Amino acid sequence: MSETTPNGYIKRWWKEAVVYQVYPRSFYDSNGDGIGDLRGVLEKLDHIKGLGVDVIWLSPHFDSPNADNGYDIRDYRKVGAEFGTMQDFDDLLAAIKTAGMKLIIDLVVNHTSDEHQWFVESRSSRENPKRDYYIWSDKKPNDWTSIFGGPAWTQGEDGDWYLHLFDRKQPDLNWDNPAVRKEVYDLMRFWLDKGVDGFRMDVIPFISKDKTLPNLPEDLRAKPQYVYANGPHVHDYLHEMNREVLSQYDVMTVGEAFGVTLQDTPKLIDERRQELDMIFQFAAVEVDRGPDGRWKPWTLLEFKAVFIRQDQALDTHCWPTFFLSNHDNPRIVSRFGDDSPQWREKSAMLLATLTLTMKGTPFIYQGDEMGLTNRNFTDIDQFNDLWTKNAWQEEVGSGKWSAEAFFANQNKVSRDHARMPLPWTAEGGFTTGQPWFALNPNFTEINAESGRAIYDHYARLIALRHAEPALVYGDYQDIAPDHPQVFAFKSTLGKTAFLIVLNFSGQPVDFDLPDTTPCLGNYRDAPTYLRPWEARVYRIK
Ligand code: TEU
Ligand code: CA
Repeated sequence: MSETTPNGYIKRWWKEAVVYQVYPRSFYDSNGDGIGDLRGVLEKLDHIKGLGVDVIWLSPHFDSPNADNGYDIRDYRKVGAEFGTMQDFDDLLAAIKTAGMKLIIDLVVNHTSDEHQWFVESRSSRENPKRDYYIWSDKKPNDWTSIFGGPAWTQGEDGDWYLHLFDRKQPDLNWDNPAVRKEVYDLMRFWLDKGVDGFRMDVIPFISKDKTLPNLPEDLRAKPQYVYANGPHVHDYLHEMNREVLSQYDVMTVGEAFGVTLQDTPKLIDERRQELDMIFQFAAVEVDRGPDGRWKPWTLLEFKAVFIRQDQALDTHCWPTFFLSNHDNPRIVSRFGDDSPQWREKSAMLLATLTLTMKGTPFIYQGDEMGLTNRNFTDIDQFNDLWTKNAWQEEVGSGKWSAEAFFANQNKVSRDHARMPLPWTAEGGFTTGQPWFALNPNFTEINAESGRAIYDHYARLIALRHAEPALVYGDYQDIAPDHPQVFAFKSTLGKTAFLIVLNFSGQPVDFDLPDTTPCLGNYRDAPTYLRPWEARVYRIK
């Protein structure tokens, strides 16, 4: 029988875990070809282990033509040649287990690469047995748009149209075909049988399509993800996947729930429904996006309200996650903190404190423990992301936006901020060759070595979280929801309670603080007021 916490949560290892995301292309290059690889992760495993994290999430490491940096898979059972060999994967997995950690991998099965054998066959003729692995139509059936811009339908050689909710090189699989579902379950078993501990599931709510293919409703034209995530059979297919595969292993799953409302979240993660363990909710990272997806200023009040709403919407059958960053988002210090030389370190530590004291499984993105920042992009050729390149064509090429307006926005929102290779030393230290993508030019100042104090702060917070179930399972209570500068909340479990106080500003602020000594903070002492970007954790009961 599983144990239950005093406030009613069933205890599970993945609820207590801290997850660290590796984007392998940019982590560490072991062989000088300029591309991060699996041996590189192995060589730097002590860096990850030293933080005290429990689980590594590895972004796609599969064979891919890399139209979308590996989120376009050509062969699900093959390691990308640039990342190494299957032997390298097995060695890495073994080393992760020896170090007492677990590994989850990316499951990207809403779509494949157009170079996947299935699609090569599917597009070859209308009679091909694989035709029905994808979604074809003899005319352009509706006005759906790709998340990356432009129409979601592209014509194949024979004149028929195929659906791609992302790039035209990422055709969507037809999950209504049982043969497709069987293929997916088989490839999941292939990796689980090697010993991987679960999956992060890419845009998983998009797998079921409304085959009546209606046009987008007017009010969702700018946010079609809320249409795509609501197909008629998504829950049937996830329940089937759970029954056929997941329930037979002791693993964790986290779905990227792009386009899923808070109200619909329990349908995916309520443990009684046996679909997914957890999802990523996007509300927190959408506070600085306007209705058209462009950057807008955010306020602490809006940000805090996200967590109050989330707490109210999820009961003890649903387990939340917490993330502020990943390979699709800008750097947290530049976005939610202050990346000026004066406050960069303190605000990085404050954001770490928030991440590691909230209820829910926390996800840390590589480089956040180094305090990495956004860069200032000034030329379209400095970008790698196909999304940004499409947007350049669509917005600047068409004369809709000036180049200045384009860069101003991209410097706030671009996915490339997170994708630059990690600066391990003041010399760069990522590769002995030419990096596949330029490092942030500030690597001489901002790197793993200069970020040591931030790293140590993460490690202290993770150790505290592991020692204190109240920081994992505790009841959440925002004690100052209307305070414009301070984020302060309690976490209470049985007889134990913590108070977390965070000054989200560059100004000192008076706040009613306990007169005890905090158990953790990002300044050495603790006067009666809060200094800029000060973060404290108090044990109050
Ligand atoms: O992301 C889904 C996705 O649409 C995000 O890029 C989202 O638009 C963004 O986070 C909003 O801020 C997943 C992968 O994480 C991403 O890297 C892939 O490009 C995409 O799916 C397609 O596989
Ligand atoms: Ca390499």
